[in-house]
Amino acid sequence: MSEIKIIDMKPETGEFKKEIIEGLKKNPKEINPKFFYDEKGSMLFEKITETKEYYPTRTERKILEDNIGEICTYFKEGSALFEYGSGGSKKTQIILNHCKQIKAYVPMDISISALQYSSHNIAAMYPSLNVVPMCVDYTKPFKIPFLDLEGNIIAIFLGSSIGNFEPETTSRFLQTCTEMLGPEDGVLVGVDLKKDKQVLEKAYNDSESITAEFNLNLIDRINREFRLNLDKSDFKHVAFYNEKKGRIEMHIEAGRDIILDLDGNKILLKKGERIHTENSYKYDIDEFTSLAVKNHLKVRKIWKDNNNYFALFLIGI
Ligand code: AVI
Repeated sequence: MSEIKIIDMKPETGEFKKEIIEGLKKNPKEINPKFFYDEKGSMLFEKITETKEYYPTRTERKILEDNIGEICTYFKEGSALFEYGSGGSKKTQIILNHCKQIKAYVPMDISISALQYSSHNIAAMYPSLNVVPMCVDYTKPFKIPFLDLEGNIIAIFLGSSIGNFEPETTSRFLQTCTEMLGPEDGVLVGVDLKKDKQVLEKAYNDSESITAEFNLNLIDRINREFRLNLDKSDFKHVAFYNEKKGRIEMHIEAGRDIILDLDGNKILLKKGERIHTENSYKYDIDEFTSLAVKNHLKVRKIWKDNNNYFALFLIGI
């Protein structure tokens, strides 16, 4: 297999210690969800997607499988599949297995190691595909590589990862899409829809407590990086649907007063105090449509499951 060269735009990945100290000095305290994904966190996230309560992954996969014939019609002969997020997973393969007119695959991610893994995997499975990985922060404007394509570009942003963006980042991301896309191009975005509060809350409070483990893995990471000995049983996973904001919120709650000594920065966590660790925004079809339109994009097609749990939006200029 020929060696795959990663186009490295050297994105700003942030420093764990510095950002943790800054976030815990804020009121209310917060930790950026990007820090979930160390090796154990990424493994736990995979396990979450297999729990019976976490419906987004399997629902999105079923929508893709059920509609793959129609989705393929949007790829012209000699086109490229771009992927926001490392991917290379089963969902990417559903597209590559069916849409034989795709000649290039461009995975984009902020993490080089995630890219290495996904691009080697895909290159091994599809030897005739031109795999051009890009290490980039795709929430900011960037230049796409010259691929000498005959066809168009369809980008995918799956897994409802867009839901983890704050509203201003979602808008910036959509604006970046507008700037990148030509008239024949499109972006397929996986969007988790607003639904019964119980269904939503169960998905983030699974009965095997894997989501709790995923959230509290941040305590392990803090222990490791700051050489502390915090007892995880002093912390509780909290996840609930904030109806007003239309988002699932995840927090870590202190079970007693705890003083964190972060390289000499002493931070008091009072009993019952919470550290905000993640938002996962849910949208209505109309809400996401008007968000796209506000950012000068058109919704070309929407595919949904029978329960209206999840939607795939194909947007373009
Ligand atoms: C990655 N992302 C779309 C997941 C979500 O549903 O917001 C992360 C997650 N957090 C807890 N469970 C899953």
